Amino acid sequence: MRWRHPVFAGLISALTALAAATEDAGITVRDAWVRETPPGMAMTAGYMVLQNKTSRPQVLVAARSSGFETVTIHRTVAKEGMTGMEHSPQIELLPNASLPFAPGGYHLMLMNPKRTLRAGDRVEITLEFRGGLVLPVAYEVRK
Ligand SMILES: [Cu+2]
Repeated sequence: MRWRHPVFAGLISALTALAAATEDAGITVRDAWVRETPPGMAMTAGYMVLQNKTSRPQVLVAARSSGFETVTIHRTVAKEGMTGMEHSPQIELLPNASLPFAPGGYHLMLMNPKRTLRAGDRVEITLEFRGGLVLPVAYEVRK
C-alpha cells in the first residue's frame, strides 16, 4: 500500500521523468551513486558511468546540487608515490564511448551535505555540458 502514497508515487514519476530526459539528450548516466556520509562527515563523493551516445565529443563542464554546499569535478591521481586529488575543470567524453567515475579516479567531490545521507536515500545532482545541455540525475546513496 505504501506504493500508492501520493508523495511516493510523485517521487517515482519524477525519477522516471529524469531518466527519460537523460535518454533524450544522447548522453546517458547509469549506476549513479553517492557514498553514505557518517554523522559529522563534511565530504563525500559521487560516482556514475557517463555514456556519450552521440557522434561528437561532449564536454562535462560543471555539476551542482542543492543537497551540498559545493560540487566539483575531481580526479584522484598518483604522483611520486603520493595519492591526491586534483580539480578537473572539464572532462571530454569521446563520441560513442563511456567514461566511468569510480573510486580511485574521476569523482564528484561533494562538500558539506545539507543532511546526513543514508543508504537508500536519493540525492539529485545536475550535470552541465558545454553547449547548454543540463542533465538532472538521481544518485542512490550506498554504503
Ligand atoms: Cu575529490
